[in-house]
Amino acid sequence: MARILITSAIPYINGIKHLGNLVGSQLPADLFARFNRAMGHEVMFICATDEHGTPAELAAAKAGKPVEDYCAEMHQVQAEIARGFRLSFDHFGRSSSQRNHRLTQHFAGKLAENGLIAEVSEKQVFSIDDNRFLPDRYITGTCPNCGYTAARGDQCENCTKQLDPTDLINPRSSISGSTNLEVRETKHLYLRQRSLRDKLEAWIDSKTDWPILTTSIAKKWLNDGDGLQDRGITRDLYWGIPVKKGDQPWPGMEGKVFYVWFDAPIEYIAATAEWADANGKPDAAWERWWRTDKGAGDVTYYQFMGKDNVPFHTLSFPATILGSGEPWKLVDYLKSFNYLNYDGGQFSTSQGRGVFMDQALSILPADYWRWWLLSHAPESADSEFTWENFQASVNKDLADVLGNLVSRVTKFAVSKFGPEVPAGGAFGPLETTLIADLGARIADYTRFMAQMEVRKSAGELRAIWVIGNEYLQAAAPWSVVKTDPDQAQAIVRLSLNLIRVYAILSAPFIPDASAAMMRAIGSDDWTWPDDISAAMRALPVGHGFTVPENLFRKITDEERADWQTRFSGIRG
Ligand code: B3M
Ligand code: ZN
Repeated sequence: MARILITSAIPYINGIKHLGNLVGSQLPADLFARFNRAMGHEVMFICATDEHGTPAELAAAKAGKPVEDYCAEMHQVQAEIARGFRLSFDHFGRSSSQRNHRLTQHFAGKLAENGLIAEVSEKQVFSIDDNRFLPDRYITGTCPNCGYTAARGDQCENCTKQLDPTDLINPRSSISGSTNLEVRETKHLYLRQRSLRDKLEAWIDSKTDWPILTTSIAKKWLNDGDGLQDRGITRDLYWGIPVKKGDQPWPGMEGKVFYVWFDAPIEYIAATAEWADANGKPDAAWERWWRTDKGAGDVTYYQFMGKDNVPFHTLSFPATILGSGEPWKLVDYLKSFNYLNYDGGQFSTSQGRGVFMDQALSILPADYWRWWLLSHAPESADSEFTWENFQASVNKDLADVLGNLVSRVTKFAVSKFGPEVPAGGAFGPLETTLIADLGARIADYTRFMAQMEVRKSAGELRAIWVIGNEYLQAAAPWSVVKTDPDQAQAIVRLSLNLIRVYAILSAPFIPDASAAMMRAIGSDDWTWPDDISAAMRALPVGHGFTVPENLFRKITDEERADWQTRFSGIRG
């Protein structure tokens, strides 16, 4: 039994994620977690909400709520949706937890002790009426490039030009609207990543089995001249983790917080500590996942994320870990994803274009989405969601192939031989061939799953469903029963066993349908079918089963057309 630590990129708190976000991190991480549990490994699967930073403050202000309340509510909303998608986190934490406060301050203290923090004086806009320094995007004014009057201090939304707050004409505070601004001197902390460059490079070079997408992004940022800049890790915000050196104050840094991207990955560790707290376990229980001096030496750590998050996980976060000089676990394998596009364009959170997680669940159960998204995961290239493709996949793979097999077999069996596994006949050449084919395919499927080859795994699973259908078609128990009822019983016996095997193999992709199949077959034996010949004989003669309700329904053309219009822009 191996020990597998899995983290998914933690979603920002402000707003609900779209399906493109889901398929790039949480969903494939869940697939891998479920698979490893099925293999009997000890799994720790961690996610959280990423709660700090300007977007959270601004979203809370827009909602007219204190940011603490806003985050607490949105965390519940996201947790509920995650449950809806059957994301099987061992813990869904919060980056605003006290655990993360303490750990983030601890890491900063260690980095300072090791000479890896620089204190830099900078000029920054101070709002006299708000009595605070303003982050760049808290300053609004007229764009010097295009004349747009609501340009932000970091960028003009209208012409996309990158700006400096001092470029703006008639600058004003976005908080109060005050124009009573002045430029003042202030101090910020920088993580001296540059001095860790060689260490980071050696570490990345040692990861010869990483996907090309991951390594190419890491290398690009490492070598790109401006790639590995020393990085500002503090901000002038109210909402964040107060800057401290361990548990000591940091002179000159009063009122400042750590930058959200500094504390967010540390939350992977903190969320595991939150898991221990929530389950009444001692520190040793989470430390054995994260500290190589406290039992994490035999842990293999996998991260899942979209490609835009790769630089932070291959450079910045490892710089924090390595720079601490402490024996924390570094990632062993980083699985990254390209983008999922939506119906001829991009998913857009700001424009509400595409399907968002809550909307998806309001029109169809999780399994339908899980199947389509995972079987079309943007692995080697970007991929595209279209309603036509979604309808075709669901109707064919889930309804026609898998669902149909399950209902045909159970209905036929009950009507001819009653609701128990029948005893007659023996497996013949067709059955022997099917068992051999299944054995080979299951071996491939298991290997692809272990390698996190998501699409190949889905393709293999689909093929496993298809050969079952082809077998049934060829064996034709509905004809055979007229001339050789014993042989028909043998076909039914094998087919009932096949349903149980399908439930086990399919569970990482479609957990609800798999549970329904297993319930119908009256079993709770989820042992992975390594010995397929034995697995196809596992149900004893006389074992009771039932006909499950229709596992999957088809998507009609009207529904498809309706959804296509409904999700074309601007959330209602
Ligand atoms: N919250 C970005 C995102 O939601 C960011 C990931 C943090 S991972 C530590 O895609
Ligand atoms: Zn502009």
